[in-house]
Amino acid sequence: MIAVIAVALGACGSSGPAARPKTPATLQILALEPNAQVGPDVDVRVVLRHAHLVPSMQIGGTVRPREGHLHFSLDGRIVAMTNKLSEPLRNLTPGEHTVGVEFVAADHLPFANHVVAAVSFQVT
Ligand SMILES: [Cu+2]
Repeated sequence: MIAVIAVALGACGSSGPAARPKTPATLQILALEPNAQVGPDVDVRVVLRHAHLVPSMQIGGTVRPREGHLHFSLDGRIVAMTNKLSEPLRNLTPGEHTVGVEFVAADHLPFANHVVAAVSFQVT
């Protein structure tokens, strides 16, 4: 039971079990200049290359290096798992925020080479 919980937590954490596949994917955040000043509503858009987005599946399923989905985080907290290339963030509080995006395998766990992008911006 403890092992099951550990794997479930790993789904949204930074480290998965050993022997994860590598991916050729690259990730880039668009539409948010670093340190940009924006309003409370932000649409985060990303470009994913060398891989494509597929629906997520149960942990333990077959993973393929070029298939996965995106985990969006806001200030270090996961706020969305999606197979779309954009995510709306609404009603952000004023101040500095950091958006992170990770391309993870279809089973929610990171690839051996973590594919991440992040940008910080100011909400005024
Ligand atoms: Cu996921």
